[in-house]
Amino acid sequence: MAGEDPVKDRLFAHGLDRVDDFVFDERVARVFPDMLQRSIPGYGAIISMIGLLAEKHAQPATRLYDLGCSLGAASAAMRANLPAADCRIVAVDNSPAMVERAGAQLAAGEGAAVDLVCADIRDVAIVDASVVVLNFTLQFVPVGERSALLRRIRSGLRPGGILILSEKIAGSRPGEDAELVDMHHAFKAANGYSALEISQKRQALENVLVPEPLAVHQDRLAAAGFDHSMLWFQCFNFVSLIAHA
Ligand code: GEK
Repeated sequence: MAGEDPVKDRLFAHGLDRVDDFVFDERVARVFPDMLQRSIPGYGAIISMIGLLAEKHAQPATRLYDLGCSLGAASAAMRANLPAADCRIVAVDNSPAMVERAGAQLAAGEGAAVDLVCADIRDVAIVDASVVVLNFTLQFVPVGERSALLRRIRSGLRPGGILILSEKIAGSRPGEDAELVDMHHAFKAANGYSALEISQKRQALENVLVPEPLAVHQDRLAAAGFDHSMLWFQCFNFVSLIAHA
């Protein structure tokens, strides 16, 4: 909650008899800022750049969507940078624990109104949007449902609008995946995660977070009707794209 000290992520520090599928519950929400910072290379930079991209692309009297908002970091960055106060930010997550904490964090800031919605992003209408953010969320949507979601986002975007799509990706050539995963694990180890923590977390995410190669994302964006997409960030197996409506 606002004002709380960041809590260190020790969720996988002890040997578990059984590693269950990863869920975004209260235990995860409590340690989430530390978990993201130490697990996603460039997370802080991506959030700051989402603020700058919103500043550049937000159109007057439109909506900005933060889909899979977790604690609302991208919403807060967009709100801090928005030139026009007549925009609304719609922040959506289907984890009640995340939404509750996001509400407390966003209550502290000023600027454009933020509608915080606890819902599945597959059920949320996207209308009158100038900026849509999927910051490491699509990877949790079943692969077979990703195209439909992107098509709905594309139809909800105004001309000139953008989608910011950040994802953990899979390698595209033999051996590339192992190299990327290796570097990501080295990043986590350098941030203080033990080999046990890294391997148990990997196991927990196995059936939950499904990464795809970069080209698959680019092709899907094109097929969903985006005019063009541009890779603007990559560090190991973490990327972010801007797709133009
Ligand atoms: C950030 N964007 O800090 N509907 C709604 N929410 C979902 C769904 C779904 N179908 N599937 C997953 N989520 C954030 C970080 S975290 C990334 C995003 C990570 C939510 C889930 O509850 C979680 O809060 C978020 O997507 C993914 O910029 O944990 O690697």
